[in-house]
Parts: sequence; structure tokens; C-alpha cells
Amino acid sequence: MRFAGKIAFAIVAGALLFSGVNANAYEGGDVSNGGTISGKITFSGTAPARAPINVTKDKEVCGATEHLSDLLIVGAGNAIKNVIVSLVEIEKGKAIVAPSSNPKLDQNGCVFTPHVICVTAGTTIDILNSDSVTHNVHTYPEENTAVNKAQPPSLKVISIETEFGEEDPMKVSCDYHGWMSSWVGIFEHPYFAVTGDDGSFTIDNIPAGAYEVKAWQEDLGELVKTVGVKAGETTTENFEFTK
Ligand SMILES: [Cu+2]
Repeated sequence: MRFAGKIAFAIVAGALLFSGVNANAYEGGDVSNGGTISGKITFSGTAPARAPINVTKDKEVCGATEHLSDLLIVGAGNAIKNVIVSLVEIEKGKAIVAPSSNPKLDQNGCVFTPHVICVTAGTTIDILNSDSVTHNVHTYPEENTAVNKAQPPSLKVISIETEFGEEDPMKVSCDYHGWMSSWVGIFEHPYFAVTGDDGSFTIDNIPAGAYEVKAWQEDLGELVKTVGVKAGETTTENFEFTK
């Protein structure tokens, strides 16, 4: 009996451990009480001008056109581009929809385009080399497997598998051209957005409730606010960064 009891205990403990792991997984489905958070990300004060990139290698290709730094892009109305806005640790909500094709980061003219993308964990990202020079793709994940691989012009695609969400965006850079970088937000849930030229974002179909919303920018850091969401309504929440 004592032996059987120990086995039973082991099974129960194992089941608890397993369910504990599962409890962290995002649960996607229909949302009947969804609301929206939208807003605009702006810079307070006089925005610094984008610095020209100093091309120090492969000048005939990388320096064929002038590139400006993507570190901080502030446009009309002080709108900030390439800010990642996301809900923090939401565990249940709308379904994750897999993209119809793998999201791409293209190395073209020795610049990553787009500069910032976001995906859900499990998505494969294709890193392209559209240049006639060799790049070296180097990723800096917190949880996922790092990639550090040369990409000559003959190797058109390096596919990067994502498996886990990352608390902070993952940097992707090129070891051969020090100015080349991009950022990939990897989330366990589908509640994220990247601002465009006008600095605006919209995150929809959020179950009613209160959420922490994080706005992240590579140069300025992050801002976090608690935002309430009501069913069928849009809550406007703006974020203002400063240096
Ligand atoms: Cu490169």
C-alpha cells in the first residue's frame, strides 16, 4: 500500500507540474466582450535628426545610396515610428492567426527592412540577402535559439524558428556591417502592434478588463500604463516619450 501510495503521489505531483506549465500557455478563441485600445506615440521636445550611416565596408554596395540611422525616427507631429506596443502577459483572448507566408527581414543595401517586426511564437522568420555582398546574421534572443551565420549572396534565405515568447524584443544584427540592426518582437499572444510613420497603433478584440500596456522603443526604452478595456468600446491611450 505504501508503495502504491508513493506512485499515486508521483502521478498527482506530475499532473500538477504539467498543468502548471500549461497554465502559462496562451489560450486563443472567440472573444464575445472585446474592446479596442488605440493611440499615438509621440516624442516630447525637439526630436534629434537622424544621423547618416557611416559606411565603412563594402562601400560600392552598402554606400550606393545614403542611409539614415533607424535608431529613432520622429516624423510629422513628433510621431515616433517603429514603437512596439503590446499587452503584458495576457493569457486568454482572440485566436492567433498564422501568417499566410513567413514574415521577412530583407538585407537590401546593407540595411534591414523592415527595421521592426512582431510575430507570435512559433512563427518562422525568413532573413533575406538581396545584396551582392556577404552578411552575417546574428540574433540575440532571451529564450529562443540564437543564430549566428554567414549569408553570402548565394544563400538567399536563412530561416529563423521562434519557439518562445520574449519579454524584450530580439535584436538581429549583421556582424560584418556594424550599423545593420533590426528588432523582432516575439509574443505568446496576438495583442501587439508596431507604429508606422504616423505613430499610431490599434490593438483590437481584447476581452474587457484592465491590462498593462507596454510601449517599447529601442533608443528611448519603455513606458507601461494600466489601461481599462470595455466591451464594444475603444479606449484611447497615448504615450509620450522623451530623452
Ligand atoms: Cu551585413
